[in-house]
Amino acid sequence: MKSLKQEVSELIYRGFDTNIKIAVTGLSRAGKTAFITSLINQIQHLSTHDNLPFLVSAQERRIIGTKRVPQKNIMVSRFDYDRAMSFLHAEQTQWPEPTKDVSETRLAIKYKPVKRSKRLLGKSLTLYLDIIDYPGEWLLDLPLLELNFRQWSEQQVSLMKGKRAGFAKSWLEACKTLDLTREADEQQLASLSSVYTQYLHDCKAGGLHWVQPGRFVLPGELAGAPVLQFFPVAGEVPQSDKKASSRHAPTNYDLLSARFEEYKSKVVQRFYKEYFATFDRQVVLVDCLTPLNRGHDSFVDMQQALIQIMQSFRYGRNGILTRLFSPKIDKVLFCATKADHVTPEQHVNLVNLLDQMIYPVWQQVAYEEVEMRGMSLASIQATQAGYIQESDQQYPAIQGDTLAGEFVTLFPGEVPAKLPVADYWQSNQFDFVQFKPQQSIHGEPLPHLRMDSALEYLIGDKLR
Ligand SMILES: Nc1nc2c(ncn2[C@@H]2O[C@H](COP(=O)(O)OP(=O)(O)OP(=O)(O)O)[C@@H](O)[C@H]2O)c(=O)[nH]1
Ligand SMILES: [Mg+2]
Repeated sequence: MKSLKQEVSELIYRGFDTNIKIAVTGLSRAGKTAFITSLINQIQHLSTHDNLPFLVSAQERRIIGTKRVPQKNIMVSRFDYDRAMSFLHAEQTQWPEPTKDVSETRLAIKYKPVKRSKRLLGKSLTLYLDIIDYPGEWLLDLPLLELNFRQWSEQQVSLMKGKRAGFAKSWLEACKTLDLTREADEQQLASLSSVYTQYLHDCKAGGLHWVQPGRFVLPGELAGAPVLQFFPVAGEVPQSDKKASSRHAPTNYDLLSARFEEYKSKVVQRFYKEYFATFDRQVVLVDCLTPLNRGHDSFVDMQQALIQIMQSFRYGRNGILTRLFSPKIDKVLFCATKADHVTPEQHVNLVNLLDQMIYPVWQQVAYEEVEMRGMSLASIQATQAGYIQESDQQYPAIQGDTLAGEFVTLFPGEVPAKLPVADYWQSNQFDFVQFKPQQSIHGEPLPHLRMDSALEYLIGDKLR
């Protein structure tokens, strides 16, 4: 009788939401690794420390215990939490290394439910949390699905203006040697692809993040694969003659176009089907401060990239995403990261700035019933906030060790509350200095700003 009761209870239990997949993304260097490292660390200390006061279940002392458990998808790299922590525990602390691919980790949180329906199932339940780290650049490829090779080429080449024109020079020059109508020369296409990929890398190094195809700059396991060996065609495009091309061997143009189509189906669609469609909630991390440091072009470009990224959360009834992949993300959290780089009274401006950058798309997404929120946070707080006293005046300041190891106290500048216009940079200088993380103590949670509010938004309802 007891085992029957147990079985029934397990059956009902399985029907309950006990598993949640949270994906974390952002353009490179946005702070993904730091965020996930802190998230794991904060959760690990949840039942023993008061490190997350705004996580309601923790505040109500309903968290019984937490642990890291083996991840479900064994085909994906494990998020290397221990390595990241080893950098933060070292005497000479360092930030964790850059990462290039998808990785995953799983946590179990045992808690006392408050919901009546859940309480019927037992005094304690476990929420399994799958956390996935993937490059935001991969989301920049979504619009490709609705373009053919010719349209995509025109679009990419027309973007090569201003700063980009300078970066694209070598590639445009190299393309002059390519005859699109001749029999395909794989060697030549591979070498021109690598010049094109270098152009994309140069854009990124120059602070321009809106690059396509996004996988070219972060290829992960596809590095060197022919599916990443194509590029847009500049100038005159040969008219396609289907009869002729079925009689002859494929031309350079045919091969480029075929690879573009393969890339769409085998790389872009596969990512959306196998990963994206399985996510329940999404965190998008945005570093607003580096583009402010770099100036107008970099700032506008980041906004463009963000708008592109947001297209992935616009499902609509007839949208391409819904038709192809049935995504199920119901909440998206946008975070302006590294908030400890600026003084606390600037945090409101940081959130306003983020909100305004994504506002045009935000409105449509809200209409489509995906809940969204923007906030500022520091995953791993590296500075202390305080005041500088000058004669009888007090000024806000932050204090910490710079990456070069120099201890400084400074006011890094005001974050604009509105989207800055082009000449804004002439009268405003930003100098957001980078800081070293403080040495982390074994057994103590990492210092943070608002990781608890982020977690309450992401999993609070699942811990009720
Ligand atoms: N002060 C401060 N700096 C941070 C914080 N989070 C990230 N950073 C800085 O931003 C850099 C990039 O952070 P990562 O977490 O490695 O960013 P990522 O998005 O994983 O980068 P990739 O793996 O290269 O795509 C770090 O090396 C730090 O310098 C934070 O909370 N506070
Ligand atoms: Mg990383």
